[in-house]
Amino acid sequence: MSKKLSIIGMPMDLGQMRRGVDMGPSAIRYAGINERLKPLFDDIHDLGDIPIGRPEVVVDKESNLRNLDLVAEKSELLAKKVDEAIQSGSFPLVLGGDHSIAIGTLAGVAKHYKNLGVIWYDAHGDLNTAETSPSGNIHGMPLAASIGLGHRALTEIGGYSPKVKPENVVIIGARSLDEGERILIKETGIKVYTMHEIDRMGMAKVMEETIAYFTERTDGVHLSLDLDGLDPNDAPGVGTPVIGGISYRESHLAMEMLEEAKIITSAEFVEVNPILDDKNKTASIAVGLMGSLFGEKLV
Ligand code: 5AB
Ligand code: MN
Ligand code: MN
Ligand code: MN
Repeated sequence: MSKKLSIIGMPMDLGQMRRGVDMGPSAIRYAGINERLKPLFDDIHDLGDIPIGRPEVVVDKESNLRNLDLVAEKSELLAKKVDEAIQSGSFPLVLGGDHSIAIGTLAGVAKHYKNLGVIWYDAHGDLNTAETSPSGNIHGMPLAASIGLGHRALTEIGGYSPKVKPENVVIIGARSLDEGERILIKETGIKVYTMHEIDRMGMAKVMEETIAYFTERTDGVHLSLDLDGLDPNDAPGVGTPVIGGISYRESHLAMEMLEEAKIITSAEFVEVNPILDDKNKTASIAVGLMGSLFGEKLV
């Protein structure tokens, strides 16, 4: 079977308040994604960007969620594109945008699997709902929405819910969880490797366990990689940096182990904000991690 990749840009910054993350897809393309991945696929289609426009911020009166209607509307567009890419036999790779885009990505992906697994590589849990969110920012909610919790406008994208079972979710890199998120993790049995486990066990062991866990129970695995999962020294161009994160080297190892295990069936790289970045370093790191994820070898 030929190895095909579809790149989909989602320049949406409506899930949070810092402008600039809408330029993430451009920054990642500028960092050389096409050249870097070309040798690793038979065929690469860059499908361009989902049109977002420059809408004004509107806070939903009833729920207090920022840009609820727009995020929902644009997520449907992304879900459709991702769905079409998978139908055409391509691996979908989505470039964010803030992490609210994962709602659309997963809506397009999950219908193709009975038991989709999700790796949430992130400093945060993104498990808030309108009731628990300290900010009203939808980029703090996509994982909750994908397991069926939160505002209907977000959980019902693609016309079905949930996308993922909580026991099929593994969060890696967590170090900033809100109270409501911690309660939800305990209630739902979502598996979490915080920075404590990564320090204690080492990334190799964390990935071995994660891979074994998914191999037993899932028929596809989506990688949702928020660049703020990495330490801000390595990836400074993100909107919500948290010190004490995963290193660049540990992240490379994680990607290489996923590649060896051949379990990843779709991916997204989110929260790259070139305005906050240091000479496009974070976008370059994203492209380097994609290289490892898709099988680039040093020798
Ligand atoms: B990101 C916070 N938990 O809900 C919230 O970057 C931060 O997609 C969310 O992980 C960070 O506003 C969302 C405080
Ligand atoms: Mn996130
Ligand atoms: Mn995050
Ligand atoms: Mn962030």
